[in-house]
Amino acid sequence: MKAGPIIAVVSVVAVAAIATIFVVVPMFQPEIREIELVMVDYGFNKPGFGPTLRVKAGEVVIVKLRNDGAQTHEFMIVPDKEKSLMMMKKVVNEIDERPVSEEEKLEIYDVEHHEVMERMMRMYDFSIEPEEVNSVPSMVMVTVEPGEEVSFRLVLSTPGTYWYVCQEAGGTWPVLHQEKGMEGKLIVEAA
Ligand SMILES: [Cu+2]
Repeated sequence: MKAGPIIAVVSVVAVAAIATIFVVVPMFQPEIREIELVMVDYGFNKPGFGPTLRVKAGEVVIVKLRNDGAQTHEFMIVPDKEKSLMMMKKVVNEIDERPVSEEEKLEIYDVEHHEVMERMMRMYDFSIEPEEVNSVPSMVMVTVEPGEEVSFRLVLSTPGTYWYVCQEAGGTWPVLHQEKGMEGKLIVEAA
């Protein structure tokens, strides 16, 4: 066999191998879906609104949050939005009776709100894994300051209907942003 045909065969094999690496390999990599939400005063994507999100149980998704509003907002997942709102209104009403300024009330609320939700969240089977550790202050709820962008991995393992809400109260005290319509449905479908 002459060198020419051998080189030709080797070339074809090499091209095929390279093509396999570039074409086939990426197909085996699971594609991670991205869910993007823009926070505004007071809603997700637009005031008084939150789009319905759908994920599969166990699916890893990347949630990207951008706060275009003038107030601090949060993305917090709750199984029952009415119950969690009731719990939080109780906290708000108790703080509201204190003889302190509205600014101080908001500061007290910021601490108590997070404590109550962290206790409640420990009862549920889901996880938020921070992708950018520095920009995710909490494992159970993500707070985003005005002009800030945060992204994190989210995995929900139990099928069901959940809600994502913002229970911040900056600019609306003693009304919560959730009461202004800052909430949306999060459906976790069986895998
Ligand atoms: Cu908010």
